[in-house]
Amino acid sequence: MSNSVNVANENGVAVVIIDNPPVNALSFHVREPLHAALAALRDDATVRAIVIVCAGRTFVAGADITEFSKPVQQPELRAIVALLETIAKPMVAAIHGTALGGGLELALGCHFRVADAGAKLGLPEVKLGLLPGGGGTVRLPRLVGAAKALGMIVSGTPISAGEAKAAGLVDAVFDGDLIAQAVRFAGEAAAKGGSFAPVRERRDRVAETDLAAFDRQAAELARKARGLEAPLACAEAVRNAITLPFDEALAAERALFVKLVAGDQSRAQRHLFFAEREAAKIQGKDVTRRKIARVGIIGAGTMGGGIAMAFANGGFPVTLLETGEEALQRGLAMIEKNYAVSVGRGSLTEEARQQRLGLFKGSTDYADLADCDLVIEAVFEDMAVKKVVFGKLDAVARPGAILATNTSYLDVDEIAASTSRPQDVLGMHFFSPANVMKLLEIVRADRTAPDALATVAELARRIGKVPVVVGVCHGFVGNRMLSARGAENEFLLLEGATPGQVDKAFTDFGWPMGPFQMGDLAGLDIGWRNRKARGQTAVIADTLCEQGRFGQKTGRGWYRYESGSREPVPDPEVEELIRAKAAEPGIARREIGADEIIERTLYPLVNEGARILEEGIAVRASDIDVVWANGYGFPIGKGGPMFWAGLEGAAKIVERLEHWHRRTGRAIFEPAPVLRRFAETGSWQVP
Ligand code: 3H9
Repeated sequence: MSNSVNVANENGVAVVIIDNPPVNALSFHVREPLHAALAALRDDATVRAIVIVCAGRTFVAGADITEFSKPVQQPELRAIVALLETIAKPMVAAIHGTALGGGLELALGCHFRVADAGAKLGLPEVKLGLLPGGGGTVRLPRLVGAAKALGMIVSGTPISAGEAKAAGLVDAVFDGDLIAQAVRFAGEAAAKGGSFAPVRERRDRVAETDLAAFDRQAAELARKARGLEAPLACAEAVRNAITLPFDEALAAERALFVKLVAGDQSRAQRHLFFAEREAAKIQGKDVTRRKIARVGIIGAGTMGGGIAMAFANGGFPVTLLETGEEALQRGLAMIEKNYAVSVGRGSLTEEARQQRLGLFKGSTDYADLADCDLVIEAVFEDMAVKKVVFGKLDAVARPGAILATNTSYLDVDEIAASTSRPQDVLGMHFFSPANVMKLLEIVRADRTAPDALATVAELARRIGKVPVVVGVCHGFVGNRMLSARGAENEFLLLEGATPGQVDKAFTDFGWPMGPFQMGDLAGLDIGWRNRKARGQTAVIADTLCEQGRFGQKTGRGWYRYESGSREPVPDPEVEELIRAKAAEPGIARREIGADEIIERTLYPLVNEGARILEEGIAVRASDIDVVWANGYGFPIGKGGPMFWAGLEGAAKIVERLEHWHRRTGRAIFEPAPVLRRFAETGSWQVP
C-alpha cells in the first residue's frame, strides 16, 4: 500500500484508511492507490464488506484544489465512484470532521454513510466558483430530495451529522469509536445479505419533486447570485437530476464543471481561498503564541459590544468596561437584545444564548482588566482620549498582556509610544457590525512583537475572522483605498452622472451596492462630521447634510426613501442640486458611461493598492484582495482589486489612469510605480 492509502482487515471487513494531511484532499497520490485498493478488494473473496475512513482530523475535505489549474491525472474521482458502483458487497463511508465536496461525493458512491456526532457534510464547491463535479448534483438529490439538495449545493453550507441523518444523507450517527462502530455496521449489513443498491438507482426522492416549486426556489436563488455563474450552474445541474436519466445528468454536470473550472470567476474564487489562508500566516516568524484565556473590551458602544459578542461567540470569557454604570448597562442590554433577535430568527438556540451571556462580566473599574490576556480599546476616535485610556490600561494590565486599539485611522505607533510596553501594542481594526463582519485588519506598529502579532492572527481565525496584517498609515489598507475609490464620486455627478447611474455601474460590476446607496445606509452625517474635523468640504454632500438629508435614517439623502422603506428612489431635488452646483463653476454636463465610472473609481482603487504595496503597508497583493473581498463587498467572482487588475490588464489600467491624469491633473490618477511594473512584468513583486 502507499503512504496515503492503507488497508486493514477486521474479520473480513476491509478498512480503507486515507491518510493525506492536513485535510485528506483527494490528490492524485491518493486517487491512484485508492482506486487500486478498491479494485483489489472488490475481487477479494475473503472480504465481506468495505469501510472507508480517514486518518487525522477529518474525512476527505474535497478534491485537491491546487490541481484544478493543472492537466487532469487519471484516475479521476468520477472513475473511483464509478468503480465503487461495481462493488456488490456493502460499502460504508465512516465520516468524522468534515466530508466536503469530492469527499462527500466519494461517500455518496458507497451504499451507506455513518458519521461521528460532531461531523459536518456539505458540497461547498460553489464557494470556489464551481459545482460538484464528482456526481454530487445527481446523487445528493436521490438521498435528500431535490429541494434540500438545491439549498445545500447553491449555498455550499455544510449540515450537521444530525441534520444529515434526518434528511436521509447518513444512515447512522455514532458517538465514541467511529471505526469500530462502522466496522460493526458493515459486518451486520454483510451478514444480513441481499443486494445493496447504489445511490444512482434510488429514484423515489427525485420522482416526488414538485418541479414548479423547484423552479421557483431556483429562480429566487438565481436572483441573489449577482453575476456569479456557479450558483446558476448548480441549480441547472440539480434540475437535470430530476428531469434527465442518471448518466445524462452526470455528463451534463461534468460539462458544466469543466466550463466553470477554466473560467475567470472560479480562478478568482480559488485565488481568494488560498489568499485568505496565506494572509493569516505571519511571514518568516516561527514564534510561540501567547496564551489568551480572557479578553477585555473597553467601550460598550456599538463597536465594543460587537467585538465583545465576537469573542463570546468564539467561547471566550469577556470583561466589558465602561466609564459609568448607565453606559455599561445600556451596552449589556444591547448585547442581550442582539442575542434575543438571533434566537427569534432561529439562528441561535436558547441554550447557546444563555451560555454566551454567561461569558460576560461588566465593569466600570480598570482594575478588573488585570486578569485579561488581551484588551481591546473601542472608545471614541480621538487621539487624546485613546492616550488616556492606554495610560490607565498600562497601569493595570498584567505583564505580557496584548493591548489593542480598534482605531480606524489613528497612528498606532503614537498610541503604542504612549505606553511603557510598545512591544505589546497593536491595532485590531474590526468592521461593523463586528460580530458579523469577517474582516480583521491587524495593525503592526513599528515595535509590535512578532509573537503578539502571531497570537492575534491565530486568535482571529479561532473566532471566525479573516485576519490580514497591515502597516500603519491613515486608514490602513481598507479605508485608505476606500477614499481613493470615492475621490471622483462628486466630480462624476458634477460632470453629468446621476447617483443612480454611478450606483448601477457598481451593482452591474457585482458590488452589493454603489457608493451613494452605501452612503445613505451608513449615514451621510458621519462623513460630514469627519470632513469638518479635518477642514475638508464636499460640494454636494455637505449641502445635502445642511438640508438635514442624512440618508436612510432621515428618509432622504442621495435618494428618497418612502416611509420606512430601504428602497432608494431617485430624487429630482438632488438632481436639481447637482445641476446647480455644476453650473456655479460653469461645468458643462455630459453623458457619462459605465466604463468611465469604473475607470474613475476602481482604477484609482487599484492604484492606491499598488502604492500600499510599494510602501509595505500590505505585504502581499493577495492580502489586499482579502481585505476588499471580506470587508468591502468587492465581488468575489473578480477575486479582489489586485487580482482583478490582472484580469482587466494592468497595461490598460495604466494607460487609462494616464489619460485621466492628463485630463484632470489630479494626483489620484498618477500611476504608482508598482502598477507600471506590473503592467510590464505581469507580477506585483515589489523589489
Ligand atoms: C471539489 O471537491 C470538487 C469536486 O466536486 C470535483 C472534483 C472533480 N485542497 O482551511 P485550513 C489546505 S472542490 C487543497 O486552514 P481548517 C489549506 O490551503 C473542494 N488544499 O484548515 C491549508 O493549507 P496551508 C471542495 C486544501 O481546519 C490547509 O489545507 N472542498 C484543501 O481551518 C488547512 O486548511 C472545499 O472547498 C483542498 N480541498 O479548515 C473545502 N482544503 O496550511 C475546502 C484545505 O498550506 N477546505 N486545504 O495554508 C476547507 O473548507 C477547510 O480547509 C476545512 C478545514 C474546513 C476542510
